[in-house]
Amino acid sequence: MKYYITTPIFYPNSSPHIGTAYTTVAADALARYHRLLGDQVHFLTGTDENAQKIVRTAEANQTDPKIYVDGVVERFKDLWRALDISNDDFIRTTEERHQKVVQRIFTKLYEQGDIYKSEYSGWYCTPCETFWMENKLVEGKCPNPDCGREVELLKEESYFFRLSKYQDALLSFIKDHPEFIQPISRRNEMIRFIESGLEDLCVSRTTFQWGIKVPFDPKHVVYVWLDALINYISALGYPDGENYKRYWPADVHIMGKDIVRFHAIIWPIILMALDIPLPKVIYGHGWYLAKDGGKISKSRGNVQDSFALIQRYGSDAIRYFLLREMQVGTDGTYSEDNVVERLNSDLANDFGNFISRSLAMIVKYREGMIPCPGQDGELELELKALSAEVKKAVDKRLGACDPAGALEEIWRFVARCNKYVDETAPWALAKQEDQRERLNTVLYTFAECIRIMAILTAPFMPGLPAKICTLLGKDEKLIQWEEADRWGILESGVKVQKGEPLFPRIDISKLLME
Ligand code: ME8
Repeated sequence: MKYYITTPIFYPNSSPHIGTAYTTVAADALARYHRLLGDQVHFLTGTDENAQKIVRTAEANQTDPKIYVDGVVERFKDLWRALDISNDDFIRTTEERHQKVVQRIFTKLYEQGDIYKSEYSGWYCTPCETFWMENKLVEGKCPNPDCGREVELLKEESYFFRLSKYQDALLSFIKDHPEFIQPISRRNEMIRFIESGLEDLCVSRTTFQWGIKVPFDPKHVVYVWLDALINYISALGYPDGENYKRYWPADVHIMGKDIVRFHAIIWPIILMALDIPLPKVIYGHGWYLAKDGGKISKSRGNVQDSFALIQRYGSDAIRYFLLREMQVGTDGTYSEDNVVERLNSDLANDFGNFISRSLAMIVKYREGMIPCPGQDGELELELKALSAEVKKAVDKRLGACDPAGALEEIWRFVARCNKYVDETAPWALAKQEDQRERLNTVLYTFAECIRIMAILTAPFMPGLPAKICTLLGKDEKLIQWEEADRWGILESGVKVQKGEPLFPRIDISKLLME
């Protein structure tokens, strides 16, 4: 099966931060999971460069917009590398491959009468790159609850896109496809919004020149949202590219809740007007908030250097934190204390400790050789049943774009494995000559539990499989998703190593003194 997943394309008006990173890490976990399932995956991310705010920021930095974005785009690519993001493509909207598709689509929509020329008179919020009618403003400012900033009065000749014409078609599509907008709270929000009536959308600007020119009227540049959304097909080589034929429609567009409106309304209507199939799922997740409850964003000045964080805790730990902490349909709180707490409890204590403890026992009692197991007892049967249950639940959660839920399930298995160590007490078995076979069974089961943990966590923490496979004396072929609920895969006689702890405990008080 094919699986096409995208993140939003980010504005390179400032460097990415840990909040921005959430979406990309979540998309990466889903892409990696689908690769493990054997799907043909295409994972796209990129940057949205033709915005007015880019011009403003470049001016403030006394530089040319293109020079400015070229610099920031490198920071995005660096961060994605540091976080082990496995995207197959990275699109920049200043690239020719994108610009020519936007121009082609704009012309087609104009020629078929879905875009028409008129005059825009109203308000514009540059931080949100959004047009607002006067009656929507809140005390004369941007009505977006996360923004509330000054808006500017615009009165200019503009092209408009007939959103209103497609309102009923969109509403019936959404009602007929309950899975289209997820989670359900976002879907309800969108239905209410559309039912309140769609106005035609202003889709060109004349007061600045940075952007994609309307080919038949070059004093206009294409409105940044119309331009940006098209990236999802321009990157595939629409209309004739092989990738377009292979991967469209997208299986999931994942994004923050702030921009679901654009993806659930403008984007499907563009596609309907072009007679192109609609994406299967638009998934809007919550935000990472700082401890004071405000959204993490550059303009609020609460952004920490993501590279320093990754260096301090490691990419896997940061990825784990981001994916685990934000529950479906809600916001998550980010703070460094929370990162350390999760790292110490979930990764060092529960996960890492099971692996070190159990490998140490195989080394101590069997000189590092995975022994040949005897008959399963009740405890082993229980673990086996649990692994099947957990794998099924993880498949379900990931199918619903819920990495936090999937990790919660996996940690049920991790907790059970830790309990199994205490219940079987291998140190006591080792003292009894007649328990030799029982000890072999327990130690073998430990090794199998480690193998299963390595498979289940592979989509989330891609640095782990290689490390764990080395500890188990195997190569990465051991990581086979369909074997996460099969037992008896490891051969006895293979030599394991105790190795260094995968996640050393962090002492926060020492860290603060550094
Ligand atoms: O909106 N918590 O770009 P943008 C979680 N260019 N996610 C966050 C976040 C936070 N604190 N801060 C940012 C744009 N994000 C447009 C998109 S797509 C055709 C065009 C993530 O740079 C989240 O995914 O403002 C949010 O939707 C996105 O960054 C906004 O990125």
